[in-house]
Amino acid sequence: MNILEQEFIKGFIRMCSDGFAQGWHERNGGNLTYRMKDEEVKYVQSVFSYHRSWEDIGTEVPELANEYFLATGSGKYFRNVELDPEANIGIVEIDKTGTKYRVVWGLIHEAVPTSELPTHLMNHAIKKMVTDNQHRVIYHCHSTNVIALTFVLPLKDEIFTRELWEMATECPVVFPAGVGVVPWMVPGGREIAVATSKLMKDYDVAIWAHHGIFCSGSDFDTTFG
Ligand code: 2HA
Ligand code: ZN
Repeated sequence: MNILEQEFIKGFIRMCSDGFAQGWHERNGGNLTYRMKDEEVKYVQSVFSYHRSWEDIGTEVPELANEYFLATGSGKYFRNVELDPEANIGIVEIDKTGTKYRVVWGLIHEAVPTSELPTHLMNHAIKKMVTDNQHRVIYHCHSTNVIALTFVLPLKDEIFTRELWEMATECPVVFPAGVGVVPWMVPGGREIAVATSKLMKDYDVAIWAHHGIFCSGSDFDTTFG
């Protein structure tokens, strides 16, 4: 079994490359996580190693206890994911309390998962619940034009929703629930995670003012789309 040949890993890596090609991942900008299916965990578990220590997530996600996530690494560049997956992405296991994680594959040389892990996991937790276990992908990118809009428009859900719906006829079909807007907040912690996951109850898209977008979806294609 070659873990890099698995469909979920190939789809994850392709999405990183596609995002970079859009110009949405300058330097180490952006991050991606995927909630693995039980059968995927079972299939690749033979290559996991359990020597790394449990670390604090920085928030609580009891809904995700004992789940496994594929995640981009903190400080890692999307450009490099396809060139060296094991150095730039990894699989983390959540403990039985939903407060700690440990790296079980990849993220070699003691690398750690994305600094936005609290937001990713709190979004996964709420989406797992409200989509009846369907959503598995959370994606954060620095989508240039949307960031520019946050310097121009009032930072309100209904204003961004209307402007984006008006930009292209397909938009109301693709995100009929609209989009939410998080005002400027310090990234990388629990506070912004709580604010974002609140919006994810109602929306699949949360815009971070002057920063980027968070998206949720059932698979890589839908989320990226
Ligand atoms: O550097 O995008 O929000 C990764 C990020 C932090
Ligand atoms: Zn960011």
